[in-house]
Amino acid sequence: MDRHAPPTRCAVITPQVTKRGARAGADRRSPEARLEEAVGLAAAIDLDVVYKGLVLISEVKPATYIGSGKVEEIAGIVAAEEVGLVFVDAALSPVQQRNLEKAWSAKVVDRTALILEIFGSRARTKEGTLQVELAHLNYQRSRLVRSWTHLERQRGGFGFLGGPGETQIEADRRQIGERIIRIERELEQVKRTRALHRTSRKRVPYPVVALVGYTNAGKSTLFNRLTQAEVMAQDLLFATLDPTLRAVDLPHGTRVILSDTVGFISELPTQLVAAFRATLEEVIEADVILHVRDISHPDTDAQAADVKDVLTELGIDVEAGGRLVEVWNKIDILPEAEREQLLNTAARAEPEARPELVSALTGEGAPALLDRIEAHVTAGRTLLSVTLAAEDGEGLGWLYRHGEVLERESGADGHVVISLRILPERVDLVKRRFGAAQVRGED
Ligand SMILES: Nc1nc2c(ncn2[C@@H]2O[C@H](COP(=O)(O)OP(=O)(O)OP(=O)(O)O)[C@@H](O)[C@H]2O)c(=O)[nH]1
Ligand SMILES: [Mg+2]
Repeated sequence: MDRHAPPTRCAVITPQVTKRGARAGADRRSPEARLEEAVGLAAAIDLDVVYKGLVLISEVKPATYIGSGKVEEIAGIVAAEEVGLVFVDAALSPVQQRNLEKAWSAKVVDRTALILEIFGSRARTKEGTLQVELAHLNYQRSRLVRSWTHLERQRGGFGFLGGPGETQIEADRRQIGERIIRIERELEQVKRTRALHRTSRKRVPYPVVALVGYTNAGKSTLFNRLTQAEVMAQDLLFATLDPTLRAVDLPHGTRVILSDTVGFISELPTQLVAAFRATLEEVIEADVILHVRDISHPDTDAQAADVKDVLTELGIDVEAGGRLVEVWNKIDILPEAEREQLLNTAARAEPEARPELVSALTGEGAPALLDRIEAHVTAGRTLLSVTLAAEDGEGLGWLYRHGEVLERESGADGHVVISLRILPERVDLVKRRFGAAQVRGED
Protein backbone atom coordinates (compact mmCIF):
# COMPACT_ATOMS: atom_id res chain seq x y z
CA MET A 1 0.00 0.00 0.00
CA ASP A 2 1.21 3.52 -0.79
CA ARG A 3 1.95 5.16 2.55
CA HIS A 4 1.59 8.68 1.21
CA ALA A 5 -1.80 8.24 -0.42
CA PRO A 6 -4.71 9.48 1.72
CA PRO A 7 -6.72 6.59 3.23
CA THR A 8 -9.44 5.24 0.97
CA ARG A 9 -12.92 6.53 1.79
CA CYS A 10 -15.01 3.51 2.62
CA ALA A 11 -18.67 2.66 3.17
CA VAL A 12 -19.50 -0.33 5.36
CA ILE A 13 -22.72 -2.18 4.60
CA THR A 14 -23.95 -4.99 6.84
CA PRO A 15 -26.82 -6.89 5.25
CA GLN A 16 -29.02 -8.63 7.77
CA VAL A 17 -31.19 -11.43 6.44
CA THR A 18 -34.35 -11.25 8.53
CA LYS A 19 -35.84 -14.55 7.51
CA ARG A 20 -34.65 -18.11 7.24
CA GLY A 21 -31.39 -18.56 5.41
CA ALA A 22 -29.49 -16.25 7.71
CA ARG A 23 -25.83 -17.20 7.73
CA ALA A 24 -24.64 -19.61 10.38
CA GLY A 25 -23.04 -17.69 13.20
CA ALA A 26 -24.62 -14.44 12.12
CA ASP A 27 -27.79 -14.99 14.11
CA ARG A 28 -25.88 -15.42 17.37
CA ARG A 29 -25.27 -11.70 17.62
CA SER A 30 -27.16 -8.46 17.30
CA PRO A 31 -27.18 -6.61 13.93
CA GLU A 32 -25.71 -3.52 15.59
CA ALA A 33 -22.81 -5.51 17.02
CA ARG A 34 -22.19 -7.06 13.61
CA LEU A 35 -22.06 -3.61 12.06
CA GLU A 36 -19.62 -2.40 14.72
CA GLU A 37 -17.41 -5.41 14.08
CA ALA A 38 -17.52 -4.75 10.33
CA VAL A 39 -16.41 -1.16 10.95
CA GLY A 40 -13.60 -2.53 13.14
CA LEU A 41 -12.48 -4.79 10.30
CA ALA A 42 -12.38 -1.85 7.88
CA ALA A 43 -10.43 0.21 10.41
CA ALA A 44 -7.96 -2.65 10.80
CA ILE A 45 -6.47 -1.78 7.41
CA ASP A 46 -6.67 1.99 7.65
CA LEU A 47 -9.79 2.50 5.62
CA ASP A 48 -11.52 5.79 6.36
CA VAL A 49 -15.08 4.77 7.18
CA VAL A 50 -17.30 7.66 6.07
CA TYR A 51 -20.57 5.77 6.06
CA LYS A 52 -21.94 2.69 7.80
CA GLY A 53 -25.35 1.16 7.43
CA LEU A 54 -27.42 -1.89 8.27
CA VAL A 55 -29.51 -3.21 5.41
CA LEU A 56 -32.37 -5.51 6.35
CA ILE A 57 -33.29 -7.91 3.59
CA SER A 58 -35.86 -10.65 3.55
CA GLU A 59 -33.89 -12.83 1.17
CA VAL A 60 -30.63 -12.79 -0.77
CA LYS A 61 -31.03 -11.48 -4.32
CA PRO A 62 -28.97 -13.57 -6.77
CA ALA A 63 -27.93 -10.54 -8.84
CA THR A 64 -27.04 -7.96 -6.19
CA TYR A 65 -27.47 -9.67 -2.79
CA ILE A 66 -29.50 -6.70 -1.47
CA GLY A 67 -32.66 -5.31 -3.11
CA SER A 68 -32.56 -2.87 -6.03
CA GLY A 69 -34.10 0.01 -4.04
CA LYS A 70 -31.27 -0.24 -1.50
CA VAL A 71 -28.68 -0.55 -4.24
CA GLU A 72 -29.87 2.77 -5.66
CA GLU A 73 -30.01 4.45 -2.29
CA ILE A 74 -26.45 3.42 -1.53
CA ALA A 75 -25.35 4.57 -4.99
CA GLY A 76 -26.47 8.07 -3.97
CA ILE A 77 -24.47 7.92 -0.74
CA VAL A 78 -21.40 6.55 -2.51
CA ALA A 79 -21.47 9.45 -4.98
CA ALA A 80 -22.18 12.13 -2.36
CA GLU A 81 -19.51 10.88 0.05
CA GLU A 82 -16.95 10.19 -2.68
CA VAL A 83 -16.60 6.61 -1.51
CA GLY A 84 -13.90 4.60 -3.25
CA LEU A 85 -14.54 1.23 -1.66
CA VAL A 86 -17.65 -0.45 -0.32
CA PHE A 87 -17.22 -3.27 2.18
CA VAL A 88 -20.26 -5.52 2.07
CA ASP A 89 -20.06 -7.71 5.17
CA ALA A 90 -21.36 -10.88 3.56
CA ALA A 91 -20.18 -13.62 1.24
CA LEU A 92 -20.79 -12.21 -2.24
CA SER A 93 -20.76 -14.29 -5.38
CA PRO A 94 -18.50 -12.96 -8.14
CA VAL A 95 -21.61 -11.94 -10.09
CA GLN A 96 -23.07 -9.99 -7.18
CA GLN A 97 -19.76 -8.27 -6.62
CA ARG A 98 -19.46 -7.26 -10.28
CA ASN A 99 -23.03 -5.96 -10.45
CA LEU A 100 -22.62 -3.91 -7.30
CA GLU A 101 -19.35 -2.45 -8.57
CA LYS A 102 -21.13 -1.38 -11.74
CA ALA A 103 -24.08 0.11 -9.86
CA TRP A 104 -21.91 2.06 -7.43
CA SER A 105 -18.88 2.83 -9.61
CA ALA A 106 -16.71 1.82 -6.67
CA LYS A 107 -14.62 -1.16 -5.68
CA VAL A 108 -16.62 -3.76 -3.71
CA VAL A 109 -15.10 -6.29 -1.31
CA ASP A 110 -16.81 -8.96 0.74
CA ARG A 111 -15.95 -10.34 4.19
CA THR A 112 -13.50 -12.99 3.05
CA ALA A 113 -11.66 -10.59 0.75
CA LEU A 114 -11.33 -7.96 3.49
CA ILE A 115 -10.07 -10.42 6.10
CA LEU A 116 -7.58 -11.79 3.59
CA GLU A 117 -6.45 -8.22 2.96
CA ILE A 118 -5.93 -7.63 6.70
CA PHE A 119 -4.01 -10.87 7.13
CA GLY A 120 -1.90 -9.96 4.09
CA SER A 121 -0.93 -6.64 5.64
CA ARG A 122 -0.10 -8.26 9.01
CA ALA A 123 2.00 -11.21 7.92
CA ARG A 124 5.62 -10.78 9.02
CA THR A 125 7.18 -14.21 8.94
CA LYS A 126 7.82 -16.24 5.82
CA GLU A 127 5.30 -18.81 7.00
CA GLY A 128 2.62 -16.20 7.65
CA THR A 129 3.11 -14.64 4.23
CA LEU A 130 2.95 -18.00 2.50
CA GLN A 131 -0.17 -19.05 4.38
CA VAL A 132 -2.03 -15.87 3.53
CA GLU A 133 -0.98 -16.05 -0.10
CA LEU A 134 -2.18 -19.62 -0.28
CA ALA A 135 -5.55 -18.67 1.20
CA HIS A 136 -5.81 -15.80 -1.26
CA LEU A 137 -5.12 -18.03 -4.25
CA ASN A 138 -7.65 -20.61 -3.09
CA TYR A 139 -10.20 -17.83 -2.73
CA GLN A 140 -9.47 -16.54 -6.23
CA ARG A 141 -9.60 -20.01 -7.70
CA SER A 142 -12.96 -20.77 -6.12
CA ARG A 143 -14.32 -17.58 -7.62
CA LEU A 144 -13.01 -18.41 -11.08
CA VAL A 145 -14.74 -21.76 -10.88
CA ARG A 146 -17.95 -20.15 -9.91
CA SER A 147 -17.97 -17.54 -12.63
CA TRP A 148 -17.06 -20.25 -15.10
CA THR A 149 -20.09 -22.38 -14.25
CA HIS A 150 -22.09 -19.18 -14.47
CA LEU A 151 -20.91 -18.74 -18.09
CA GLU A 152 -21.77 -22.34 -18.82
CA ARG A 153 -25.27 -21.84 -17.62
CA GLN A 154 -25.61 -18.76 -19.79
CA ARG A 155 -24.80 -20.82 -22.84
CA GLY A 156 -27.87 -22.83 -22.04
CA GLY A 157 -26.47 -26.23 -22.91
CA PHE A 158 -26.48 -25.77 -26.68
CA GLY A 159 -23.09 -27.35 -26.87
CA PHE A 160 -21.19 -24.31 -28.12
CA LEU A 161 -17.82 -25.11 -26.69
CA GLY A 162 -14.95 -22.70 -26.27
CA GLY A 163 -15.57 -18.98 -26.24
CA PRO A 164 -13.05 -16.34 -25.26
CA GLY A 165 -14.05 -16.14 -21.57
CA GLU A 166 -13.57 -19.79 -20.99
CA THR A 167 -10.08 -19.98 -22.50
CA GLN A 168 -8.93 -17.03 -20.43
CA ILE A 169 -10.36 -18.52 -17.25
CA GLU A 170 -8.79 -21.89 -18.05
CA ALA A 171 -5.41 -20.19 -18.40
CA ASP A 172 -5.91 -18.25 -15.16
CA ARG A 173 -6.90 -21.39 -13.35
CA ARG A 174 -3.86 -23.23 -14.57
CA GLN A 175 -1.58 -20.40 -13.45
CA ILE A 176 -3.18 -20.20 -10.03
CA GLY A 177 -3.02 -23.96 -9.69
CA GLU A 178 0.70 -23.98 -10.43
CA ARG A 179 1.38 -21.19 -7.96
CA ILE A 180 -0.62 -23.04 -5.29
CA ILE A 181 1.48 -26.16 -5.75
CA ARG A 182 4.69 -24.12 -5.46
CA ILE A 183 3.54 -22.42 -2.26
CA GLU A 184 2.34 -25.67 -0.74
CA ARG A 185 5.77 -27.14 -1.36
CA GLU A 186 7.48 -24.16 0.30
CA LEU A 187 5.10 -24.34 3.25
CA GLU A 188 5.85 -28.03 3.64
CA GLN A 189 9.53 -27.10 4.01
CA VAL A 190 8.79 -24.40 6.60
CA LYS A 191 6.55 -26.80 8.47
CA ARG A 192 9.28 -29.42 8.63
CA THR A 193 11.61 -26.85 10.17
CA ARG A 194 8.95 -25.93 12.72
CA ALA A 195 8.40 -29.57 13.58
CA LEU A 196 12.13 -29.93 14.17
CA HIS A 197 12.10 -26.93 16.48
CA ARG A 198 9.18 -28.41 18.33
CA THR A 199 10.93 -31.73 18.79
CA SER A 200 14.04 -30.07 20.11
CA ARG A 201 11.89 -28.06 22.47
CA LYS A 202 10.25 -31.26 23.64
CA ARG A 203 13.60 -32.69 24.63
CA VAL A 204 13.63 -29.93 27.23
CA PRO A 205 10.25 -30.90 28.53
CA TYR A 206 8.61 -27.53 29.12
CA PRO A 207 4.85 -27.70 28.97
CA VAL A 208 3.25 -25.41 26.38
CA VAL A 209 0.43 -23.05 27.34
CA ALA A 210 -1.43 -21.56 24.37
CA LEU A 211 -3.59 -18.44 24.34
CA VAL A 212 -6.57 -18.57 22.02
CA GLY A 213 -9.65 -16.41 21.68
CA TYR A 214 -11.69 -14.01 19.68
CA THR A 215 -9.80 -11.15 18.10
CA ASN A 216 -9.37 -8.17 20.47
CA ALA A 217 -10.14 -10.32 23.55
CA GLY A 218 -6.83 -9.30 25.13
CA LYS A 219 -4.57 -12.29 24.39
CA SER A 220 -1.48 -10.22 23.66
CA THR A 221 -2.10 -7.96 26.66
CA LEU A 222 -2.32 -11.05 28.88
CA PHE A 223 0.75 -12.52 27.19
CA ASN A 224 2.67 -9.34 28.01
CA ARG A 225 1.35 -9.31 31.56
CA LEU A 226 2.43 -12.90 32.21
CA THR A 227 5.78 -12.76 30.42
CA GLN A 228 6.70 -9.10 30.89
CA ALA A 229 7.23 -9.01 27.14
CA GLU A 230 6.18 -6.18 24.90
CA VAL A 231 4.29 -7.81 22.11
CA MET A 232 2.09 -5.48 20.11
CA ALA A 233 -1.31 -5.21 21.78
CA GLN A 234 -3.79 -2.82 20.24
CA ASP A 235 -7.43 -2.05 19.99
CA LEU A 236 -7.32 -3.43 16.51
CA LEU A 237 -8.82 -6.55 15.02
CA PHE A 238 -6.12 -9.09 14.14
CA ALA A 239 -3.26 -7.15 15.72
CA THR A 240 -1.43 -10.46 16.07
CA LEU A 241 -0.85 -12.75 13.16
CA ASP A 242 2.34 -14.67 13.72
CA PRO A 243 2.63 -16.82 16.83
CA THR A 244 5.04 -15.69 19.55
CA LEU A 245 6.58 -17.95 22.17
CA ARG A 246 8.13 -16.97 25.52
CA ALA A 247 9.20 -18.83 28.64
CA VAL A 248 7.39 -18.06 31.89
CA ASP A 249 8.39 -19.21 35.36
CA LEU A 250 5.35 -20.08 37.44
CA PRO A 251 5.13 -19.24 41.18
CA HIS A 252 6.68 -22.52 42.31
CA GLY A 253 9.35 -22.56 39.72
CA THR A 254 7.77 -24.63 36.96
CA ARG A 255 8.86 -23.28 33.63
CA VAL A 256 6.32 -23.25 30.80
CA ILE A 257 6.29 -21.87 27.27
CA LEU A 258 3.48 -19.41 26.65
CA SER A 259 2.30 -18.95 23.07
CA ASP A 260 0.32 -16.01 21.72
CA THR A 261 -1.66 -16.73 18.57
CA VAL A 262 -3.81 -15.23 15.87
CA GLY A 263 -7.32 -14.28 16.97
CA PHE A 264 -10.48 -15.89 15.66
CA ILE A 265 -13.53 -14.18 14.25
CA SER A 266 -17.01 -15.31 13.34
CA GLU A 267 -17.34 -16.66 9.82
CA LEU A 268 -13.60 -16.93 9.50
CA PRO A 269 -13.08 -17.86 5.89
CA THR A 270 -12.53 -21.61 5.78
CA GLN A 271 -9.55 -21.06 3.49
CA LEU A 272 -7.91 -19.18 6.33
CA VAL A 273 -8.59 -21.80 8.97
CA ALA A 274 -7.04 -24.36 6.67
CA ALA A 275 -4.08 -22.14 5.89
CA PHE A 276 -3.40 -21.47 9.57
CA ARG A 277 -3.55 -25.08 10.62
CA ALA A 278 0.22 -25.31 10.67
CA THR A 279 0.53 -22.26 12.93
CA LEU A 280 -2.23 -23.52 15.15
CA GLU A 281 -0.47 -26.83 15.62
CA GLU A 282 1.15 -25.17 18.65
CA VAL A 283 -2.36 -24.93 20.04
CA ILE A 284 -3.40 -28.43 19.09
CA GLU A 285 -0.43 -29.88 20.97
CA ALA A 286 -0.51 -27.49 23.92
CA ASP A 287 -0.67 -28.87 27.45
CA VAL A 288 -2.98 -26.07 28.55
CA ILE A 289 -5.22 -23.97 26.32
CA LEU A 290 -6.30 -20.64 27.76
CA HIS A 291 -9.45 -19.44 26.04
CA VAL A 292 -9.30 -15.67 26.61
CA ARG A 293 -12.69 -13.96 26.48
CA ASP A 294 -13.59 -10.29 26.56
CA ILE A 295 -16.26 -10.80 29.19
CA SER A 296 -17.30 -7.14 28.99
CA HIS A 297 -18.29 -7.45 25.33
CA PRO A 298 -22.04 -7.58 24.68
CA ASP A 299 -21.51 -10.54 22.33
CA THR A 300 -19.12 -12.44 24.55
CA ASP A 301 -21.18 -15.64 24.44
CA ALA A 302 -21.49 -15.61 20.65
CA GLN A 303 -17.75 -14.99 20.40
CA ALA A 304 -17.00 -17.89 22.74
CA ALA A 305 -19.21 -20.17 20.64
CA ASP A 306 -17.34 -19.11 17.49
CA VAL A 307 -13.99 -19.83 19.09
CA LYS A 308 -15.18 -23.26 20.19
CA ASP A 309 -16.31 -23.96 16.62
CA VAL A 310 -12.82 -23.27 15.33
CA LEU A 311 -11.19 -25.32 18.09
CA THR A 312 -13.51 -28.20 17.26
CA GLU A 313 -12.55 -27.83 13.61
CA LEU A 314 -8.93 -28.20 14.71
CA GLY A 315 -9.82 -31.46 16.41
CA ILE A 316 -9.73 -30.17 20.00
CA ASP A 317 -12.35 -31.55 22.36
CA VAL A 318 -13.83 -28.37 23.85
CA GLU A 319 -16.02 -30.21 26.34
CA ALA A 320 -13.21 -32.11 28.01
CA GLY A 321 -12.35 -30.11 31.11
CA GLY A 322 -8.89 -29.67 32.50
CA ARG A 323 -6.75 -28.79 29.52
CA LEU A 324 -9.03 -25.98 28.36
CA VAL A 325 -9.38 -23.09 30.80
CA GLU A 326 -11.65 -20.12 30.15
CA VAL A 327 -10.12 -16.79 31.11
CA TRP A 328 -12.72 -14.07 31.57
CA ASN A 329 -10.77 -10.94 30.80
CA LYS A 330 -11.43 -7.20 31.16
CA ILE A 331 -13.26 -7.50 34.48
CA ASP A 332 -11.89 -4.04 35.34
CA ILE A 333 -14.46 -2.37 33.10
CA LEU A 334 -17.47 -4.28 34.43
CA PRO A 335 -19.95 -2.47 36.67
CA GLU A 336 -19.65 -3.67 40.27
CA ALA A 337 -22.93 -5.62 40.29
CA GLU A 338 -22.12 -7.51 37.11
CA ARG A 339 -18.69 -8.33 38.44
CA GLU A 340 -20.15 -9.77 41.63
CA GLN A 341 -22.54 -11.86 39.61
CA LEU A 342 -19.75 -13.29 37.46
CA LEU A 343 -17.65 -14.05 40.52
CA ASN A 344 -20.58 -16.00 41.92
CA THR A 345 -21.11 -17.90 38.68
CA ALA A 346 -17.43 -18.78 38.60
CA ALA A 347 -17.39 -19.90 42.23
CA ARG A 348 -20.30 -22.26 41.62
CA ALA A 349 -18.68 -24.00 38.64
CA GLU A 350 -17.01 -27.38 39.01
CA PRO A 351 -13.29 -26.90 39.78
CA GLU A 352 -12.26 -28.39 36.41
CA ALA A 353 -14.58 -26.07 34.49
CA ARG A 354 -14.12 -22.96 36.61
CA PRO A 355 -13.27 -19.82 34.65
CA GLU A 356 -10.46 -17.55 35.84
CA LEU A 357 -11.52 -13.90 36.13
CA VAL A 358 -8.73 -11.51 35.28
CA SER A 359 -7.85 -8.08 34.06
CA ALA A 360 -4.85 -8.29 31.80
CA LEU A 361 -4.65 -4.52 32.03
CA THR A 362 -4.43 -4.14 35.82
CA GLY A 363 -3.04 -7.58 36.58
CA GLU A 364 -5.93 -8.52 38.83
CA GLY A 365 -6.42 -12.28 38.90
CA ALA A 366 -3.10 -13.01 37.21
CA PRO A 367 -1.52 -14.76 40.25
CA ALA A 368 -4.52 -17.08 40.58
CA LEU A 369 -4.35 -17.85 36.87
CA LEU A 370 -0.66 -18.73 37.16
CA ASP A 371 -1.43 -21.03 40.09
CA ARG A 372 -4.14 -22.73 38.07
CA ILE A 373 -1.76 -23.31 35.18
CA GLU A 374 0.89 -24.64 37.51
CA ALA A 375 -1.54 -26.97 39.22
CA HIS A 376 -2.56 -28.38 35.88
CA VAL A 377 0.87 -28.92 34.39
CA THR A 378 2.27 -30.42 37.57
CA ALA A 379 -0.74 -32.63 38.29
CA GLY A 380 0.42 -36.17 38.78
CA ARG A 381 3.93 -35.18 39.74
CA THR A 382 5.35 -36.16 43.10
CA LEU A 383 7.04 -33.94 45.64
CA LEU A 384 10.27 -35.17 47.16
CA SER A 385 12.93 -33.76 49.39
CA VAL A 386 16.44 -34.96 48.82
CA THR A 387 19.33 -34.42 51.22
CA LEU A 388 22.81 -34.19 49.78
CA ALA A 389 26.21 -32.83 50.64
CA ALA A 390 26.59 -29.12 49.97
CA GLU A 391 29.67 -29.75 47.83
CA ASP A 392 27.88 -32.34 45.65
CA GLY A 393 27.53 -30.03 42.65
CA GLU A 394 27.25 -32.97 40.32
CA GLY A 395 24.31 -34.43 42.28
CA LEU A 396 22.62 -31.05 42.30
CA GLY A 397 23.01 -30.75 38.54
CA TRP A 398 21.54 -34.21 38.18
CA LEU A 399 18.46 -33.17 40.17
CA TYR A 400 17.98 -30.07 38.04
CA ARG A 401 18.07 -32.20 34.92
CA HIS A 402 15.67 -34.89 36.12
CA GLY A 403 13.06 -32.91 38.01
CA GLU A 404 11.97 -29.50 38.91
CA VAL A 405 13.86 -27.98 41.81
CA LEU A 406 11.47 -25.89 43.88
CA GLU A 407 13.55 -24.94 46.88
CA ARG A 408 17.04 -25.31 48.26
CA GLU A 409 17.63 -25.10 51.98
CA SER A 410 20.86 -25.33 53.91
CA GLY A 411 20.53 -28.08 56.48
CA ALA A 412 22.74 -29.09 59.37
CA ASP A 413 26.41 -30.12 59.04
CA GLY A 414 27.09 -29.03 55.46
CA HIS A 415 24.07 -30.61 53.89
CA VAL A 416 21.45 -29.08 51.62
CA VAL A 417 17.85 -30.18 51.35
CA ILE A 418 16.28 -29.89 47.93
CA SER A 419 12.54 -29.83 47.35
CA LEU A 420 11.88 -31.48 44.08
CA ARG A 421 8.85 -32.12 41.90
CA ILE A 422 9.28 -35.08 39.65
CA LEU A 423 7.44 -37.58 37.51
CA PRO A 424 6.37 -40.55 39.68
CA GLU A 425 8.25 -43.05 37.51
CA ARG A 426 11.52 -41.25 38.31
CA VAL A 427 11.28 -41.56 42.08
CA ASP A 428 13.12 -44.90 42.08
CA LEU A 429 15.83 -43.40 39.95
CA VAL A 430 16.40 -40.68 42.56
CA LYS A 431 16.51 -43.26 45.33
CA ARG A 432 19.11 -45.28 43.44
CA ARG A 433 21.22 -42.22 42.73
CA PHE A 434 21.22 -40.75 46.27
CA GLY A 435 20.24 -43.69 48.48
CA ALA A 436 16.74 -44.30 49.76
CA ALA A 437 17.59 -42.86 53.18
CA GLN A 438 18.30 -39.44 51.69
CA VAL A 439 14.92 -39.25 49.92
CA ARG A 440 11.63 -38.42 51.56
CA GLY A 441 8.14 -38.09 50.10
CA GLU A 442 6.59 -34.71 50.76
CA ASP A 443 2.83 -34.96 50.81
N1 LIG B 1 -10.04 -2.50 30.05
C1 LIG B 1 -9.33 -3.51 29.62
N2 LIG B 1 -8.84 -3.53 28.37
C2 LIG B 1 -8.10 -4.58 27.97
C3 LIG B 1 -7.81 -5.67 28.83
N3 LIG B 1 -7.06 -6.57 28.15
C4 LIG B 1 -6.90 -6.06 26.91
N4 LIG B 1 -7.50 -4.85 26.79
C5 LIG B 1 -7.53 -3.99 25.60
O1 LIG B 1 -8.18 -4.67 24.54
C6 LIG B 1 -7.55 -4.35 23.29
C7 LIG B 1 -7.12 -5.60 22.56
O2 LIG B 1 -6.08 -6.22 23.26
P1 LIG B 1 -5.06 -7.24 22.57
O3 LIG B 1 -4.23 -7.79 23.67
O4 LIG B 1 -4.37 -6.62 21.41
O5 LIG B 1 -6.08 -8.34 22.04
P2 LIG B 1 -5.76 -9.67 21.21
O6 LIG B 1 -6.67 -10.72 21.75
O7 LIG B 1 -4.31 -9.96 21.23
O8 LIG B 1 -6.26 -9.24 19.77
P3 LIG B 1 -5.78 -9.77 18.31
O9 LIG B 1 -4.31 -10.00 18.32
O10 LIG B 1 -6.18 -8.63 17.44
O11 LIG B 1 -6.57 -10.99 18.04
C8 LIG B 1 -6.40 -3.41 23.63
O12 LIG B 1 -6.85 -2.08 23.44
C9 LIG B 1 -6.14 -3.69 25.08
O13 LIG B 1 -5.60 -2.59 25.77
C10 LIG B 1 -8.34 -5.62 30.16
O14 LIG B 1 -8.17 -6.51 31.01
N5 LIG B 1 -9.09 -4.53 30.50
MG1 LIG C 1 -2.94 -10.12 19.74
